[in-house]
Amino acid sequence: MGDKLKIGITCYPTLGGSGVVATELGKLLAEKGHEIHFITHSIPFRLGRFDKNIFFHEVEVSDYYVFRYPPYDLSLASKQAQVAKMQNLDLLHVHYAIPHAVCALMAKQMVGDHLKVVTTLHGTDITVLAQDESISDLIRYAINQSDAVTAVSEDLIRETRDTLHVNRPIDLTYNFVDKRVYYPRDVKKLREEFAHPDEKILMHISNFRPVKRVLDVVEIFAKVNEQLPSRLLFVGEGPDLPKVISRVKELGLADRVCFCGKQDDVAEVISLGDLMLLPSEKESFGLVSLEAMACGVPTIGSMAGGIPELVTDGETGFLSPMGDTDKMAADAVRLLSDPELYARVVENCLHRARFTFCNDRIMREYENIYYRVLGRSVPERELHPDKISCLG
Ligand code: GMT
Repeated sequence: MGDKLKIGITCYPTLGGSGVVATELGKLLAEKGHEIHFITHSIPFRLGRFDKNIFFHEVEVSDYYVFRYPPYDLSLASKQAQVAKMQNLDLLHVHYAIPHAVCALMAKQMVGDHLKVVTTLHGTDITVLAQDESISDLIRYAINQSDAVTAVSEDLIRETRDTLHVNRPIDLTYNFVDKRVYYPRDVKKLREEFAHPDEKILMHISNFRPVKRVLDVVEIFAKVNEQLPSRLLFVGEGPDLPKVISRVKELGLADRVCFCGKQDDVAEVISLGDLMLLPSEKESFGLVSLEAMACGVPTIGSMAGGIPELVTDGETGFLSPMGDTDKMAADAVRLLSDPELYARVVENCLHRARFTFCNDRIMREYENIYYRVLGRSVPERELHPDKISCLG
């Protein structure tokens, strides 16, 4: 049996950090020679280039007239089983317990026990859905029956255990960014279009759901702008966007705030910023903050969830209790008004993004989990992911 694996990946392909991480992981694994089959309802938005090791299988939902609700989950399970059989997959790596792991477990029952299921928890399964008793048993079942479970932060592992009383091992596998894409871009010319040379640029990127506390972003910005002339870039869209637009107008800040909508080249956009604002109520990891860190942009944020595992308070940004916009604004002003402190924090960000969240090492951590569930020995060169050089 060779080292190369055949892996089916299911994620939310259209938006969000979980889709980004699942897609980037698939691309890195394909570069290493593994055969990757994305089984999703549409082509993952970050898939990009053509690769001989990457395949896409579209999940089509039946619109049979008797169904009151189109049964996406059944179509997914059936497609996962079909692809697993046709392509002789070794395993399914699914992102989120609900519905993806439940579907994968159904596919496994159809295909046979040799098909392994690896489930990655990204947060809201546990921090939002599992609070609902009508569904928590199903989430627990998906976690307990998976052949391996990974979570993107220690905090999420702790919350999974506390909320669902799950005792099985859960591997901590942090998110990563591809260092060939996320680095400080030269955006001097572009920056002139957004701000005057003496102004600072603050930034927020999210799906504008209530857990992101986007109104706090506006409050922080208003307080910073009173002391340091600044601009605010909002990237993304979602349910709380209209509230944000109203609040910005109410505060008379409309000419200082740019609503950029959804953007593809996130590294380019982030490189425009001096600070990333992430005042979330819940955040199992906060991928956007890692993307910012890798582009040399420090985060001002809350201490929610896994954020403190990513942003070291005082070293790669500043964290405050959730909702404390006064302290967040004061931290931002301090950091932006002290060039020496700012340069030190930026340097720390670049180093931490590159070494602690090194894409090569984290990809190998996943590979080792795959070999483990398949009962195969890890190829000699993969044995020590911590010894991988993250310099390249
Ligand atoms: O934050 C979101 O609302 C999107 C969600 C997703 O599916 O991408 O993000 C979750 O997974 C990301 C990737 O692991 C994490 O960086 C985010 O912190 C996590 N969001 C929450 O926990 C709210």
